[in-house]
Amino acid sequence: MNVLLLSMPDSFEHMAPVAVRMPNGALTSLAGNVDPHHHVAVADLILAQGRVAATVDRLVAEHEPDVVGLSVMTFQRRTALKLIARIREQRPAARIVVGGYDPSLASTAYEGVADFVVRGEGEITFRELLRALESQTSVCGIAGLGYRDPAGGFRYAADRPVSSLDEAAIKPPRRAARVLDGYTLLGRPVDVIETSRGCTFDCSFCSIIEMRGRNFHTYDFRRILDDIRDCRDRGARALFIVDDNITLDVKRFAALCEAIADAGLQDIDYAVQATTASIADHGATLAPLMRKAGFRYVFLGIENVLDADLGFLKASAKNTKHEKGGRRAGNATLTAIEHLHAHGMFVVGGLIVGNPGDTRDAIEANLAFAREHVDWPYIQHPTPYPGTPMTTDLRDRGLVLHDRLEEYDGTTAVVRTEALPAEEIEFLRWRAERWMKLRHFPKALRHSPGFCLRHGAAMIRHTFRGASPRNWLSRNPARAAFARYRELRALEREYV
Ligand code: B12
Ligand code: SF4
Repeated sequence: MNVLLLSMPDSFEHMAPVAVRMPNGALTSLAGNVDPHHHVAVADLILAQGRVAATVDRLVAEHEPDVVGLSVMTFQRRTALKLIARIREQRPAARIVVGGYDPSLASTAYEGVADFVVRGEGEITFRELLRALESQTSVCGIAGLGYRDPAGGFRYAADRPVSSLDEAAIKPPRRAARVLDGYTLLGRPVDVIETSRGCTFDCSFCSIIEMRGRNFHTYDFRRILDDIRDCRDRGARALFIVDDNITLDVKRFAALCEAIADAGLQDIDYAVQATTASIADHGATLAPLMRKAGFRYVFLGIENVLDADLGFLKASAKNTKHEKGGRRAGNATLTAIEHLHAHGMFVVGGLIVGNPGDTRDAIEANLAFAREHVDWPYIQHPTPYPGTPMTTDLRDRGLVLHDRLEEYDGTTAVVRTEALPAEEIEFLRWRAERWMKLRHFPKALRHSPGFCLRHGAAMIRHTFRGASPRNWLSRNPARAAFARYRELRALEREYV
């Protein structure tokens, strides 16, 4: 069968497409796990952002897919629905399958639109679905699958248990299936790898627990190192490790860093997400190993610097450092940042501002912290993604403004606080964050001079879009630029 797998083109404020275009790891993993006789094409539409419709039309014409699979996040749902309509028109016989976080956690939105919804991990479900379609047998026993019942309605089979990730369970990704190119992280060809799946924390804003429960499974090192080599052989010079929480098992992470260095794979720039508690508690030994392995950017889930907010986000435990003997010893963030900086790594500071109890001062306190301590801010607003405990809470309190999901991108405030309107929250963050980003440019220039000289102007234009000499004459230039920025964002969201 011919299979076309698509990830959506929608990006958000912190992922300037000129500088960051990352592959979707799910699609190549699916491609690597279907039976080998299928012809699979993987297209990350982030690589075709300005010409989405034409690219999809071309791919459908060229590959004549029997099955089209779409990977969708919630803020990309509107684009996905438009693409499905377009593909149906062009190729009515193709079966449409959707998977990823949005179809898994808001499955009903796709009933009557897609033929199949894959919930949770997709590799085995998708493989079994293709087998059933090819042999024209019933799909109704396939765990994890939602399907149209010939007798009417849409039905769901039982959930598929999460995979143990042992070698036999999930085969390595098939990157050769990609049909578009141009992935980049600041000019370095970038790829993504996984070393584990799952997390045992239960932060109220995170989709992971509803998606797969609280658990943690790992791939073995041999497979991981082979996977890194595969990326490197295909040209990658930067790698994003997409694990939900690699720092859950610090001993293993430390051993992995050693293994990467021992295998001579430290000449790649690695980026990873980490919890502040793990880095604060183990940084003295872990950070040097990370550096030795080539880690450069560490996304720290700081979430908030105020205890009340950490309580709301249910993120206190992962942000508390410990003394010897396990006693709690206060907020872990600064210690974690110190360890990473001491070993030459940059901190991408993940913060969430605009929580229900936040006042202007509370937001400013977080912005001041980011300004002083993080290298690249990644500040977001609470966003009601389907199925998270926070979503229920925010809706119960009547704080969610609207259901325009394309704006649920994390940096568009769609939730107000008890004290502040959403737009004001977004303005405070947006105004401050542009300058924090600008401050990182000299470091980026030192590391990637060629890229920054070629694209620096475009990156700065992206960071400051909305600002123009015309605004400078207005009474409040920042407000005028913000209004223009919001207009531009609204236009950008029309990908199809
Ligand atoms: C890595 C990652 C990123 C990376 C890379 C994204 C990329 N190009 O792949 C970066 C940092 C860029 C990123 C950014 C964002 N992300 Co993100 N990200 C993740 C993370 C940590 C891991 C995703 C991953 O690659 N997993 C590994 C793969 C193999 O697993 P998977 O994606 O789940 O895919 C499996 C199944 O879902 C399914 N599947 C997936 N697609 C398909 C398609 C078909 C056809 C089928 C059959 C099955 C299937 O099968 C796959 C294999 O088992 C998750 C989860 C988390 N814990 O936080 C969030 C997550 C996906 N991100 C999220 C969000 C919201 C964003 C942002 C909008 C804002 C933000 N929080 O930063 C931006 C927008 C990105 C953009 N396009 O501009 C949300 C999505 C919530 C939702 N309901 O939509 C998540 C769940 C985090 C959260 N807040 O809870 N993200
Ligand atoms: S620690 Fe990270 S992955 Fe785990 S529940 Fe919290 S936000 Fe999600």
